[in-house]
Amino acid sequence: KFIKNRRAAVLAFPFNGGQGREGVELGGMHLVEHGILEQLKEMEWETSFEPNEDIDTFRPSSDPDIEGLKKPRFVSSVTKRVAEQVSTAAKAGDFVVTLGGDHSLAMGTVSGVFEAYPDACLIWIDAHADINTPSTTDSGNMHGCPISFVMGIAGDIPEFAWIKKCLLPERLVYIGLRDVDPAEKKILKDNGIKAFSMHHVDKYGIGKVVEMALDHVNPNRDRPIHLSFDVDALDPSVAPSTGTPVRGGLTFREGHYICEALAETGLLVAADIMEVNPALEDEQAVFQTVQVGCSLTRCCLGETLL
Ligand code: 6HN
Ligand code: MN
Ligand code: MN
Ligand code: MN
Repeated sequence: KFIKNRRAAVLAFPFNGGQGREGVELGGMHLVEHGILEQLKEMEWETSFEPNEDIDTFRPSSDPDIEGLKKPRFVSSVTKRVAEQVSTAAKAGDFVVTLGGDHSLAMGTVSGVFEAYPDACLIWIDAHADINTPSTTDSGNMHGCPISFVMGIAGDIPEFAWIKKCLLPERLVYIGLRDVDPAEKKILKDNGIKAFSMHHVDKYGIGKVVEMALDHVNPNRDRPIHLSFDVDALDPSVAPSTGTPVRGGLTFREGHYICEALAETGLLVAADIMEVNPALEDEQAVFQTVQVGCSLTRCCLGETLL
């Protein structure tokens, strides 16, 4: 309904400034080298690609911590660029695929998608809740904070003044959580945010969980959907090459089922594939993680729908 021309805008952001491990900036290009663009074309998506190879020119010469946040100016200027590219593509009616890079990039993808589709909802697939505020984060890594910024609960920081409060708590749902910081649990509770942890996936099965998630954020099945998929939601046996792996995650099929079920709604307008880090683990592990990143992307664009 929202995507009319079967056109996909693939945006890669070779960015690692939201966390401390080198290599995650290579994730997107690895998916491209693995053939994701050709694969989408084969599925008859008209595909454009923006590699954003100049992202390092956004790095400020000096970037001291702000309220404990690391590399705040670098994160802010890059995610502002992300928001501009995402909203431009989304407003043109393209399906937006954003390849990370670390998950702080979602400050930009969510801002961009909600700029184009203010009534959208956000489905966040992750081991982590990524909703720390400057006052709750222990690590200071901004990939653990993107949601607090787009939800407007991060407090006023001039460097991030460009970010609009665009996400209502009731328009967000999580699936896959299993490593949520105590202060994040309080934020989820205080804001009434719906979350399906791995416990719920075990209890109800992934089919029921996705249905309940959609019933919560999209009861009439009429809102555009933004999917933000952190590959660490998958079990480390499925996606080993990622910076913050947590055991007990989604199986290969559960991860793909989510993407398929969202594609099936016909409401999916944007998908982020984040936190693939080809510098971690051995060659076989990297291949497996990159391959799963590509197949999740294809499922979001309807590959497995009959
Ligand atoms: N991710 N909650 C931890 C933190 O540092 O705030 C982990 C965040 C992980 C973020 O995987 O996108
Ligand atoms: Mn995560
Ligand atoms: Mn933790
Ligand atoms: Mn994440």
